Amino acid sequence: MVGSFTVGDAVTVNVNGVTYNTTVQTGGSWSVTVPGSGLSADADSTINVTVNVTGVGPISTNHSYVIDVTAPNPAGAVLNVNAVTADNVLNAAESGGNVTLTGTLIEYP
Ligand SMILES: [Ca+2]
Repeated sequence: MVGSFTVGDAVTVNVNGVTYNTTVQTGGSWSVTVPGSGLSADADSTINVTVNVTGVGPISTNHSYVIDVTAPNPAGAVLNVNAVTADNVLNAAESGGNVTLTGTLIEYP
């Protein structure tokens, strides 16, 4: 049984002092949904995971991550609006139909 695991083995995930429970799935994967607010509030930005492996006992690991909740700074963005019609002059014919407006947004930080 060395190196194997059992589907259904208990997995506990600790985020910001709150324990979330799930189980090992086929193939050894696991997943659990946690609130983003808990992840951002976690003091050490580290997830602590323990699997209670059948016949082995608990094995644990930690996974740290980066928090960047600062909104992008629009000051560096360049927003451009292209000419309205080919010559930027709306003539009588064009005023009677649809006009496609175009532009570009570049370097949004
Ligand atoms: Ca933590």
